[in-house]
Amino acid sequence: MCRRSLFPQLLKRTIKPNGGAADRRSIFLWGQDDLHFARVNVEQAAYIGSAQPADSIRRSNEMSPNTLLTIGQQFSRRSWAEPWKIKMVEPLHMSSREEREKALHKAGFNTFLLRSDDVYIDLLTDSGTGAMSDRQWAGMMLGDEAYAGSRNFYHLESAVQKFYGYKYIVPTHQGRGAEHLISKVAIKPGQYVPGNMYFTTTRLHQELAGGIFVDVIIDEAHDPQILHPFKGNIDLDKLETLIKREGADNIAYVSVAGTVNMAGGQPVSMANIKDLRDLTKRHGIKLFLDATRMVENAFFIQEREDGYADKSIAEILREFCGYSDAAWMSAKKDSLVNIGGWLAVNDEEMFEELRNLVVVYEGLHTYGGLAGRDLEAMAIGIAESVQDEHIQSRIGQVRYLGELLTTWNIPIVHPVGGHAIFLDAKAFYPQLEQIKFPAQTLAAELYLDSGIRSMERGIASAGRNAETGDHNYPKLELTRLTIPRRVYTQAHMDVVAESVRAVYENRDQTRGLKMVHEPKYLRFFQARFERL
Ligand code: P61
Repeated sequence: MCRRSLFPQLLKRTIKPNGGAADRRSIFLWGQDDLHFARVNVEQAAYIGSAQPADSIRRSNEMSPNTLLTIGQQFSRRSWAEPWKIKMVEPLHMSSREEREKALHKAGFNTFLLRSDDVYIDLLTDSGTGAMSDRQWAGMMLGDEAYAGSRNFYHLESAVQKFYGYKYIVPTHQGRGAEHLISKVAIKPGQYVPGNMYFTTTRLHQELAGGIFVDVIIDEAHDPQILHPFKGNIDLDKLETLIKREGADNIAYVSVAGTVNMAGGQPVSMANIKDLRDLTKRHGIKLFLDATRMVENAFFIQEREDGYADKSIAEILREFCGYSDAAWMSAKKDSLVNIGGWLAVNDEEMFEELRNLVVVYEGLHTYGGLAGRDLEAMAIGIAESVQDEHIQSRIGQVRYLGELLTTWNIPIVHPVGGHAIFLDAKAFYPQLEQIKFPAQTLAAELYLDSGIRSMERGIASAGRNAETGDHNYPKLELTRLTIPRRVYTQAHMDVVAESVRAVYENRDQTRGLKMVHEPKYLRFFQARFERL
């Protein structure tokens, strides 16, 4: 059975096949065709690439059987650590199972409705939950709270121009504020908006503006087990078929997201965005980017795509954005802030429209609903986010958790993506039909076991078909363990992994949930459930 690459700098690593003896190690290599993994033994691998032969570090004869090995030693490499140290701590509270039962009932079995005081390790989201650096906090003290023309806005503008490369910037209070504005300006009612899998708020704003979302992601993205290094890619044939069928005039723009959230944080390749650029240019269609986790996407390009291993994350980010006409951003993710977002465009006319509209919905065009201090923290966060060592440790931590679960044969989405581990709830609970909300159920069970908060990303999140009113039944029924940036340690990851395993061992007893309250928009945020 295949195991995946989880070692930050390499496309290969050693594993113990099915927990076997340490000396029966093998290495998996990504195939040149981007689709297959080859399995070779350690000695072969030493010739093929830079992996160290296991002999150099693994348990030696002088060690007693009880000698503890570090994680690095277990994988025949030197360990790495986070490129920061902790200056301030926030105490955590571990509740009793009885308290959690009560809290979960009160929350209608919806982790969004729990109080954070009732949560132990909070993996609901990586959105706005990261730890800011000492520099960002210092920047908060330099907030220029002028209503108009705050100097912090100009710092943000320069940072976006420098690292993302767009000409004109409009700040917004967060990502969906930007989605709202761009959808209003760029979509005419009845137009199609093809994209690489839906995202909840993005699709809703496109639909509220009269657009019709069409999923044109490659088929592999809908299968949690298929190994593909760029599962976020757009299927150019699907897109071209849509353009031919509906006509280029009826396509508002192509909406491409870097590391596709709902697919498991899966990246888009540079080759794909280049091809997409050519295709859209040929048809005179605009290409807009959801840049929310584009820095993480750049990491995967550096790691996996020919010709990018020696380029910096900052260079890759700039190049990728250069193939798009505009972008929107939830800075609460990559940019390491608790609140903030922006829109950026190259077209002056469009900028004028956006900058006019932002004053209606968000605030003046130099603050967009944010305080000056928020703008400053964002400007500093952008520069920190593109540092190679930051992104390596960020994704390395996610992989560490994925690694543990994979070696324990717990079903997760493969390959492991950028911001989260996605548990495959369909495989976890094969006894539950999708209408019994397996992913919601799994989130509830995890919380009950250990106070860990995760998020449903399945049928509840997918909502209803705008025309027929039926539930959408997404192929992926996932529970997301989202890792906030610079917040938790490796020990927290161990606790999380053990809790997932405990829930997995009791999976047969689970009967699922039914929805008893369903809000009209983005129902998953406030829906309530009961046990079946
Ligand atoms: C998240 F359950 N993401 O992943 P805003 N684009 C992308 C996002 O991931 C994103 C936004 C735009 C969240 C928060 C969230 O269904 C949910 O700053 C790729 O949150 O407005 C947000 O950015 C919107 C959680 C959003 C959800 C919607 O946790």
